[in-house]
Amino acid sequence: MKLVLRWFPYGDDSVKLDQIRQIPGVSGVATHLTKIPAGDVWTMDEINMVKNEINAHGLEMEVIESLNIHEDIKKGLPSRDMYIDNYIVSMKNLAEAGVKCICYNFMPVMDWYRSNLMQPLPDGSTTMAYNHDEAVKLTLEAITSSMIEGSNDFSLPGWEPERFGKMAEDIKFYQNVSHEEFFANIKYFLDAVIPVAEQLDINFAVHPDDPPFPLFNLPKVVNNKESIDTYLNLNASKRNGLTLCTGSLGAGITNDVVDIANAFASRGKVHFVHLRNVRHTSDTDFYESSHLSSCGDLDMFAIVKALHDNGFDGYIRPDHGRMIWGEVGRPGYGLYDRALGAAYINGLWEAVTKLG
Ligand code: DNO
Repeated sequence: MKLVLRWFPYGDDSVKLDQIRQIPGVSGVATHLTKIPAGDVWTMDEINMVKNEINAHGLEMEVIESLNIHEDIKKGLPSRDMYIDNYIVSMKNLAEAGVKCICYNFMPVMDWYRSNLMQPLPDGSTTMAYNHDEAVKLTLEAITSSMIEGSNDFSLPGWEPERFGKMAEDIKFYQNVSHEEFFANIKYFLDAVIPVAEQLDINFAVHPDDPPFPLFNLPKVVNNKESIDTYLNLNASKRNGLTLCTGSLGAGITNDVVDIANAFASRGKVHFVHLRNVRHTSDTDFYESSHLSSCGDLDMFAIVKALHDNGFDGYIRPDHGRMIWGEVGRPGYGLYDRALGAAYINGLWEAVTKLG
């Protein structure tokens, strides 16, 4: 297992590489060329510029989160072939730069969403939270403005401004796309890129839908054990794997995340893990608690043990943290609580390893 932290390049992160390097056990960062719009090629020059900066701080760049998929691929439009060709060029360039794992998602129109990016907790920290009844009443404009306004002036992953203009039209488009058609579009994409991933020796790790409930009637594809299984069976290669995001899956009250970890790690299909905890306040509502098992609803020890016992040898990162100690930064991606999360993961990993 290799422990990494998410980091955003181009000076767009309150957390510095020097600080990340001082977190015990962290070997590298998961990053994303946020400057390049989905669908465009990640050139060797751009990749190397970011990689050199990371390496110069004694850290590795082996995980990309995310290499985003152009909406035309998700929609299955004729232009998808051009965007898939570009995607493959980016994959080849990343492999040449030493990248071993690519995280991505197939969520239509919008990536993750929270109805509150700064909910106060009784201990004085703030965290991200989700209230489904509130969320379904909101207009698209209200949703996008709340994500922009709550972002503390940092770009939010998956909420890149270039997406906003087309969101309304895209939501309309998907109202006429059947589940079968959407899955056929996924398969078309996977059948094009997975053979290339095999040649390049890189793993592909799909991120679950977050939250796992539909908004604007958009298709949800990866939100429980059955849908993960369906998704991974679309292309049987080991390279076609999962980002086990415990918080996204844990938000589904009926999901047993330990069972999911066991089921897919035992098939060698878990390539990347986002470890965080959630506390439900109702069947659909939750807030992101600190990483500790006792602070949320997930048994983090059992999840880590399931990964270990099934021979997991991919990447783990502490996922969203709360904002503590007065820190101001990108919601979910401050330094302090994620560093506490990293220390906790190190402890859990050492314990499960020594237990054998
Ligand atoms: C949010 C993240 C997501 C994730 C993408 C992966 O904080 O978990 O934006 O990186 O869905 O493609």
